[in-house]
Amino acid sequence: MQRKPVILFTVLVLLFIVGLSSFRSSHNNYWKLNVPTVSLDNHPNLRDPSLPPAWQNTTRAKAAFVILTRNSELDALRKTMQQLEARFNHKFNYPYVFLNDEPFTEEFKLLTQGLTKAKTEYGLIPHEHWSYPDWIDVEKADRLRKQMGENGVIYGDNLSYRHMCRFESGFFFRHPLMTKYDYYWRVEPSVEFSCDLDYDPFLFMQENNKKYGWTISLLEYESTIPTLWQTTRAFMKEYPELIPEENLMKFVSNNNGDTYNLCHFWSNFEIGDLNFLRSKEYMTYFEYLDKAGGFFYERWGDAPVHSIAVGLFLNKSEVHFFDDLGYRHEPFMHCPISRELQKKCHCNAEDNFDFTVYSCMNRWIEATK
Ligand SMILES: Nc1nc2c(ncn2[C@@H]2O[C@H](COP(=O)(O)OP(=O)(O)OP(=O)(O)O)[C@@H](O)[C@H]2O)c(=O)[nH]1
Ligand SMILES: *[C@@H]1O[C@H](CO)[C@@H](O)[C@H](O)[C@H]1NC(C)=O
Ligand SMILES: *[C@@H]1O[C@H](CO)[C@@H](O)[C@H](O)[C@H]1NC(C)=O
Ligand SMILES: *[C@@H]1O[C@H](CO)[C@@H](O)[C@H](O)[C@H]1NC(C)=O
Ligand SMILES: [Mg+2]
Repeated sequence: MQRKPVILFTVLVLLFIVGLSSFRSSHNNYWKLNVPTVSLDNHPNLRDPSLPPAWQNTTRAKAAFVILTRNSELDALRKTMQQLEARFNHKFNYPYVFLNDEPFTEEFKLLTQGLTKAKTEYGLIPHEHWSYPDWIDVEKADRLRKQMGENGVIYGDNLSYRHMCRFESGFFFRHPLMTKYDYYWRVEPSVEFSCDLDYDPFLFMQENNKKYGWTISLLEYESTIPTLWQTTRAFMKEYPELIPEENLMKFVSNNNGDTYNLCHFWSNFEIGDLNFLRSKEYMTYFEYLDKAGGFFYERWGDAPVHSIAVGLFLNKSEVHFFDDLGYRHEPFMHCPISRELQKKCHCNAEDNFDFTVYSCMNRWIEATK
């Protein structure tokens, strides 16, 4: 009779030890991460609390959120906008530009306007920016697309996805509603923002001569871009004068440009300089790729296209890793690891994508050290 409590006690002790050691090991993993040493000195999101908050300064950049979306994504987008407003924009009030290949409905306009005090603008994409250019062999494109679908490539047999990737690669920054802006922040329906951003990232970009900002980097599916790198190499050979000596080639290639290592910044989030995309360098590159036809004959994504352009044309001081931004686009998320930054967040840093095998964080560290 006396033994039962003893057994119960032993079991409880064992459970406690097992629980404690698994807690410790996950905690240990967390500290074992090869954490990049993002300096917290003068970190813009850790402003001296005795100073007035940054948004009280009324200086703003010429900047906007740009959201390519369909009417059917309204509810997913409202959830995203609510978080973006709560975490950042109710303080800074940057305008929104919504773009669509079909006219936005009145309901879409009403229910997005209702979520912000900032200006909202709604644009229709010109037909030439969302259709086959005349040099594309449509039958060949149809045939290759079907084949890619049969091979099980994600979005392999999807034409609208290709128009979307081409539009995001070469046209959104030239839309008439965008011409008055210098900087953009790309947003998609369903993404989540989990940290307070208490400074102006656009002014940060402008004042620090940053041209491209990102928060998640990863490896591309090779089957979507079989000839993208050989086309890029042909471009570099034809236009050597457009490639600066100091660039970020090391981020996209492990062998000095011989082959592409598939690393790219995940372009569903970007904060960038529109004038970089409108530059002679970028436009020449985009048009070269567009003529080669890979947006339709293959399935070139805007993420590898933007990222390779960043690798060719920008140097490490012009590209910014927004470590402080908690961000999720399924199935991956980024969450800052430093405790000080985490105090502004609700994400769990242990779920970070950054040091998993598909991430290119280590490559970024290598390329920028
Ligand atoms: N207007 C419009 N927007 C589109 C279309 N296809 C995609 N988009 C938008 O383009 C962006 C990227 O499309 P997604 O379907 O999210 O593509 P993805 O992020 O590669 O894939 P997911 O993993 O499915 O999110 C999103 O903001 C979409 O709302 C389209 O046919 N018309
Ligand atoms: C407001 O911000 C601008 C841009 O960063 C800066 O030049 C200016 O000095 C700031 N004004 C004040 C009063 O801090
Ligand atoms: C094409 O891809 C989009 C996502 O960009 C998706 O919403 C749509 O359902 C797909 N269409 C087809 C026919 O698979
Ligand atoms: C990066 O490029 C900018 C603009 O061309 C230049 O001012 C800067 O000195 C370069 N920095 C490095 C580290 O090469
Ligand atoms: Mg998406």
